[in-house]
Amino acid sequence: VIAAQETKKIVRKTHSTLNGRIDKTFHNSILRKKYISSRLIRVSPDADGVMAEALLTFWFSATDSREALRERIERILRRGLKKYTGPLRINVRSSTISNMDAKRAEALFNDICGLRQNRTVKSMAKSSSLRIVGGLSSAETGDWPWQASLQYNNIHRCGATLISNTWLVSAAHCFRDMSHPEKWTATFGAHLKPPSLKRSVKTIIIHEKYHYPIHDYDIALVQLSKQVEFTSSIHRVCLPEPSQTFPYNIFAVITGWGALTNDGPTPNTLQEATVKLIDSDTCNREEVYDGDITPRMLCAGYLEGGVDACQGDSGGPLVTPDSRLMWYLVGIVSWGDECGKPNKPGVYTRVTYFRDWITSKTDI
Ligand code: 4AZ
Repeated sequence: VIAAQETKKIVRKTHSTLNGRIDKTFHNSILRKKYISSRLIRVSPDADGVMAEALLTFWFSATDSREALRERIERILRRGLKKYTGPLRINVRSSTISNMDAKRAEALFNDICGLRQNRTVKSMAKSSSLRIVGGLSSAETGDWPWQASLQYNNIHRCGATLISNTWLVSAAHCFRDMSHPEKWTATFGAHLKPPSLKRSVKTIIIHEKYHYPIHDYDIALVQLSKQVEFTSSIHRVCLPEPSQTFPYNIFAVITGWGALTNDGPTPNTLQEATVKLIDSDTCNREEVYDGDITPRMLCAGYLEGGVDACQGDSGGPLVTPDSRLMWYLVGIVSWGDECGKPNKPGVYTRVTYFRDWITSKTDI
C-alpha cells in the first residue's frame, strides 16, 4: 500500500516520463512525418496497477488505410514502450489503440497548440501562389486561430496571440498610458467588424523592465475576464522552449490588421505575409540598426525592403511551423524604422528569452 502523497508523486512522474517516451518513440519512427502529438489524458489507479490513457494524433490522407495505420501505430508504440524506464513498469501487451468518441476527440484536438485546421488544398494553393509575389494576402477566419485584436474603446490598437484559454501575449508598448484593463477588449476572427468572438480584459501585466521609450523588454500579458472555449478556428499557438533555437533565413509568417503602407490605411481583414529571420549580427550592422538589437530582440524581413510589419501590427505574432506543421510563436511585433524600408527590417520581441517569465506570471 502506498500512501496517497506517494501515489500522487508517482502518477505525476509517470505523466511526464511517459509523455516524453511516447513522443520520442514516434519522432524516431517511420511515422515521424504523420505524427502530430501525444497527450496523456489521464493516469489513474486501476484494479491491478495504473491505467494511462493518451490521445495520439496523426495526420493522414485519403489514400492511407486507417486499419493499416492503426496496426502500425500499435506496433511502434509497443516497441517504444519497452524502452520505458520510469517509476512504474509497463505491461506492454496491455496497450491498445482504440477509437475515441468524436466530440471528445475534437475538444482534445482543439486544445493542441499551433494547429491550423482550415488548410484545404484550395487555400494552400492560394497562399503559396501569393507567397511567390511576396506581398500581403488576406486571411480567412480560422487561418491563424491564435491571432487576436486588442481594442481600446473599441478601436483596434494592437495585435496579440492566444497562449491559453485565458491569456494573450502582446507588446508592452501597446499599453503606454493605457494600462487600465476596463477600457480594453480582445476580439477573435479574421475580421475586425464583425468579430467572431469578443472578450473583456481582466488584467494587464507589463514586463517590469520595460521603460518607454526604450524598446527593450517589449512584452506584456493580457488576461481575459472569461475563458474562450477553443474551437478549430480559435485556439492557442505553441510556445517554444527557452533553449529552442530558430535557424536564420528560415521563413516565418507575420499576421495583423496593421497599416498597409507606412502611416497608411488599415484593413478590416487580417493580413498575412512571409518574412525571413535575420541574424542579430547582420541586424546590428552600422547601416542596419547599428548595435540597437539586444538579446531580447530578433529581426525578420528583407534587407532589400518591401514586406514588413507596420503600425497596428504591434503585439501580434511572428510564427514558424515545425516539421509536423505545428506553429510556434517566435516573435512579437515590436518596432522598426518605419515600414518596409531597405536595411530596416522589422524588430520583434524574442519569445524564447521570455519563456520562463511567461511561466512565472501565468503558470503556462
Ligand atoms: C509601430 O509603430 C511599428 N516595421 C510596428 C512595426 C514596425 C514599425 C513600426 C516594423 O507599431
